[in-house]
Amino acid sequence: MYRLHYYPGNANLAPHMLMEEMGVEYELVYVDRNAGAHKQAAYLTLNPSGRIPVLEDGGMVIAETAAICLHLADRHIETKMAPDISTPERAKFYQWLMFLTNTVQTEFLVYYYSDRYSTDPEHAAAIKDAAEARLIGYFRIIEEQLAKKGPYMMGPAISLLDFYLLMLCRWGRFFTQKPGDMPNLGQHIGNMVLRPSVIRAFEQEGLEPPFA
Ligand SMILES: N[C@@H](CCC(=O)N[C@@H](CS)C(=O)NCC(=O)O)C(=O)O
Repeated sequence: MYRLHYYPGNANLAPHMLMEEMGVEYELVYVDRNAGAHKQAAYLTLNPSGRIPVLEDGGMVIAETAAICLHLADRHIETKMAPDISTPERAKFYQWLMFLTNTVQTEFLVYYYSDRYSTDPEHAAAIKDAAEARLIGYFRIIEEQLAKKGPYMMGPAISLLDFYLLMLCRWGRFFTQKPGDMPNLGQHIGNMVLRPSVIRAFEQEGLEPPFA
């Protein structure tokens, strides 16, 4: 059985929703972030970067949220959470997954941990504001994609990208211009939060509205 190490609302939310959607058996393992458990030896043995989440799959330990999601999609190929390998759709899927994890998610680190990006604590607020402005720009790019090719990130078929996107939209729920206020993103979020898998994952993590 899979074991997903999580903290409510953290990057574990994407693989968590995905496992619910796929109907696979898993166990949630709470990481006590408030006690710094993710920076202590037991967790660092699993993920030396001290970041959440980690997935255990039998004897294998996988870190990095996008890698975890891809691994799950590969292991349960019949659930069609990624387009077939070697197709043009798969190439575009990789492009969007990298954009979500490498550009959008990384920028959220700057937004949420702005104090880590300067040695001068007085810079933190400006760093956060600049990150928010860039993030709003990235969500506009996704909004355009949904307008052209929606309703899902890959067009007519849902994929793991849509769960990843929902997690990222939720992280932006306190922006001056929320992703959910953009028409196509708002519709996407509205549809996603009605899925039983998403409802269950949010409940299990104790996440309450606003969802995005
Ligand atoms: N690239 C990593 C980033 C994971 C990450 O930054 N997780 C955050 C929670 S959302 C975390 O562990 N933060 C704790 C810290 O940096 O101290 C991934 O995609 O898994």
